[in-house]
Amino acid sequence: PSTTGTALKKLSKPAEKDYQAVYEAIAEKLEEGAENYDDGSFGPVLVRLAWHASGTYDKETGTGGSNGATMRFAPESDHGANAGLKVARDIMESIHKRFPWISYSDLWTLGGVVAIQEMQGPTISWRPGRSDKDVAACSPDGRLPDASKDQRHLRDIFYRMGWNDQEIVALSGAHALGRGHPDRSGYSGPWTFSPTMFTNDFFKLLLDEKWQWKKWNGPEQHEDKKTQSLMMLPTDMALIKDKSFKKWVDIYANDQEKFFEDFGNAFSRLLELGVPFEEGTKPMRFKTLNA
Ligand code: ZEM
Repeated sequence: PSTTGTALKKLSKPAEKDYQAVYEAIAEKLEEGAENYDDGSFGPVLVRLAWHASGTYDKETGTGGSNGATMRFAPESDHGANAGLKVARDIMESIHKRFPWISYSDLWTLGGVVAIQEMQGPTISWRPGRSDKDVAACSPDGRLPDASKDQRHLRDIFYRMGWNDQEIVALSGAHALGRGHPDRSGYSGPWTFSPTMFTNDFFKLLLDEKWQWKKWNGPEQHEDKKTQSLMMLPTDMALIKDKSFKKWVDIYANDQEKFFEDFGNAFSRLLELGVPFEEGTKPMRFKTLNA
């Protein structure tokens, strides 16, 4: 009889409160040991992990996407676009040790939700139900965007996932967070002056600053003329070169609330691309640590 309890516990489906507990464990890790890491938070790199796990989706074949967490394996972990994401996967591994019942696919996407919310971003609806796949399901290289390219490339990549121009711009606002690392992508520097706070500053700075080519030996990137401490990728600059994109940059720069709403919806959907949820799986909305 003493084993019955254990068996029941293993068989019972995790409830929202169980995922809230995982949420909190991740939230507590964001700044733990990050005193000397970047800008003091692992939040941005966790957002990038959730995005790169999801952004491999191809709507024609239904392949790729967050379901599977195939970036655990080479060759996907070694794709150039994923350079540096081991930092994020290792943090997630330490969480998985405490909550072994959650799939890596659910965990990595939940990590993106935690990071956005704890860095003062919008509440992101999230549903569980992803399952991990093995190495054979790895995504082919080249599905994630290449920062050295232009608006045509952005559309090729994002239309393949099923996005429209407005959503491409909204999702790009995540570049309020984090920075380029010369030893990862080759690019260098943050996009904003508050890289651990989710804001619409990416759009404001894109419009308000004078951007010039950075003179250096690294890949072609822009820097702000005034402080020469901020950066824009060629693909970021494409958002104000292209009329249909710029329209949304203007809107989001002037309306933080609208940006939060559109980003929140798009990010939530990004994490669900290609995921076969069980019918009736309800979206969860998590409380932040100091709510
Ligand atoms: Zn990013 N991104 N991204 N991105 N990204 C970087 C960093 C971060 C592109 C890209 O090439 C790069 C989206 C879209 C696009 C984040 C989130 C999201 C870096 C720097 C590059 C080069 C990596 C490094 O050196 O560490 C391109 C071309 C995109 C096409 C539009 C979308 C969509 C995102 C989420 C919704 C985040 C949070 C970072 C910062 C990571 C960090 O470690 O600081």
